[in-house]
Amino acid sequence: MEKTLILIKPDAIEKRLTGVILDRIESLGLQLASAKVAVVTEKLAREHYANLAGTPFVDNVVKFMMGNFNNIENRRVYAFVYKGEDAIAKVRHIIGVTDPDKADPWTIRGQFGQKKNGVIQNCVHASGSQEDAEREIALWFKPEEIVE
Ligand code: FUP
Repeated sequence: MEKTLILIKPDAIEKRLTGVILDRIESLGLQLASAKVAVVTEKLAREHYANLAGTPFVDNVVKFMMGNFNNIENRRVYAFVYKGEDAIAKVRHIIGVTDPDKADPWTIRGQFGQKKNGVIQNCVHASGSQEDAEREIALWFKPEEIVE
């Protein structure tokens, strides 16, 4: 059984897309193992996107994840752990590739993502590999918050 971390990002919260995104993820038949409204500090955002350190866009990605470019209450994202067979690949398939202009139009990012304020606002994050999933889940959740 694989676990994957899913984040509903500030652009999706602003656009009230949480239900739409969860509906699509639910249709994959995975099991929800944890959920929370998470306050995004700069430290958390930088740790989550440690792979982007040194890129010209990392500062804007961090600001975006902290809600600075969207009209939302406080700094928040919605965080979920889903588990199931091939959970990582299944979720990545339906969210689409990073750049909304290149994502298939039927995917979440292809349908709802955009480039704005010098940053890709693509509505949702989902872990890209087992290694990433383990690291990311440990960053956003305490072990006792995950239902096994
Ligand atoms: P992904 O795994 O698809 O979320 O992609 P990355 O980890 O490569 O990128 C993380 C986030 O950085 C993306 F969701 C959007 C943002 N980004 C940009 O804003 N510009 C870029 O050129 C690449 C990524």
